[in-house]
Amino acid sequence: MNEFWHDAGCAFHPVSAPDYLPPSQLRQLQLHRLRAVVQSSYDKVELFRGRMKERGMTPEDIRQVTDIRHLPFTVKTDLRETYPFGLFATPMNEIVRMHASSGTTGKPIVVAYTQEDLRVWSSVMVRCFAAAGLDRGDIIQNAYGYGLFTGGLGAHYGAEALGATVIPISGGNTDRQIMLLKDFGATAICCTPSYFLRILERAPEMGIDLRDLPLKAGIFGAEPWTDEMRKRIEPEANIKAYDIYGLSEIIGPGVANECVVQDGLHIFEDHFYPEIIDPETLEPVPDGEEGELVLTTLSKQAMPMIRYRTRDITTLYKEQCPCGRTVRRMRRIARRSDDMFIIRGVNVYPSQIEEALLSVEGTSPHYQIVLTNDGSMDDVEVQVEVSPEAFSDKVSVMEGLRKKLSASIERTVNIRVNVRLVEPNKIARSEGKAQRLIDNRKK
Ligand code: DLL
Repeated sequence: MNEFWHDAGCAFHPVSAPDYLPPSQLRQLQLHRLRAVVQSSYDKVELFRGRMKERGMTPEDIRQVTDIRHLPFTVKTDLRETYPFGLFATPMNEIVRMHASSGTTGKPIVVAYTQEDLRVWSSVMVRCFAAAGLDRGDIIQNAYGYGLFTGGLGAHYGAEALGATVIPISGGNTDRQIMLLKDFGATAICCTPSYFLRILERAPEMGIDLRDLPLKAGIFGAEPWTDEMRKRIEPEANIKAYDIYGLSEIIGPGVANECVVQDGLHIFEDHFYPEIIDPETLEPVPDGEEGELVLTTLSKQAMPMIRYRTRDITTLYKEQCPCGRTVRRMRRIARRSDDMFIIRGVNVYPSQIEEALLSVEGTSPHYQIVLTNDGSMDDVEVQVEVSPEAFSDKVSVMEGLRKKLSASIERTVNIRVNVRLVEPNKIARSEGKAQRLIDNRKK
């Protein structure tokens, strides 16, 4: 059955075909794959088998796709506690690659791939690039970090499988990035949105206007960003900025991607089954309602994930996309349930601050949120750079801007926070994932 689906023809690229499957065929395929992955996880992964037995379940209990809701969840600590290889479902001699994601605490989490897993990974990356309008003939500068991080190699093999030309530059060395963008005539760039901001800022200092280059698309992901950020980036570089989503535990980049409509990310549902749950009750919520994204890998061999709680908060769209793809869309991931902070009893997410800041003219997209605690109460200071054009020696001008920002944040999150304007270039730039939240609270 697998072969049939992979080989189904499509005008753009053969592996794009599953994006357009009639929903009934997609469900049939999902059920077929779900039953297989549940069976192999049950047979080969002790942790999963134990949890199924606790619930009195066997793989035969999966009769329809919706039965997935009876299966146990998997969480990040499961990966930590079984470090390094406890969740592998294939012997080491079938595993051809490992990646790892550095956690904030001690040991990384480890993920593994068989040859077939890598083929699937490349195929979903091809579908990401195709959704963003890229094809053979495009020159893709890949500035995601190469190494244990999944971004670099994931995008690399996907771009090659597409038939595009890859420039495997990895992250960092901004001057060289800009030089190659120009000299090699890259038509697309892959990097974190925050790193692209760095490139945008550096290019004019080198006398280069990105708008004059052939660059037409950015495939930006690995960290949250907002539509406000997109509105800043697109005209400044004269490109289309597409959102790409993924996580190491599931495969890496390539779980979901925006199409040219740029309204939500298509999830490659034939490989990654999405559910949205209420993070408190753990009950599924219907399409159209917000909650935590839970993903099940439908075809992963080396390290299948059953109902993995991503902590990423989103909503699945009810409506089909005008682009014609039938695989469902999710709203861009603006926040994670664990990056929320509470100030004076109010829940705040960094993305809300970003939205509020960027809706005011005169700010640059470089900001940081610093949490402190004076012993009794948590406090927050938002530090934001003033754009060079808006920077002024006049205290009254700067104070006016500060007040506007403060009011904008108050309107968005309903509390007053301290805003500090800082000079252009004061806030650290990132080459990978930006650190927006600095938690200096005494524990
Ligand atoms: O960041 C994989 C990736 C690489 C995705 C390149 C896209 C591009 P991890 O390091 O395991 O994997 O981090 C995964 O990053 O759970 C989200 O919280 C966040 N994240 C990833 N993409 C997006 C996005 C890679 N487009 C974690 N928007 C995920 C918001 C994102 N958050």
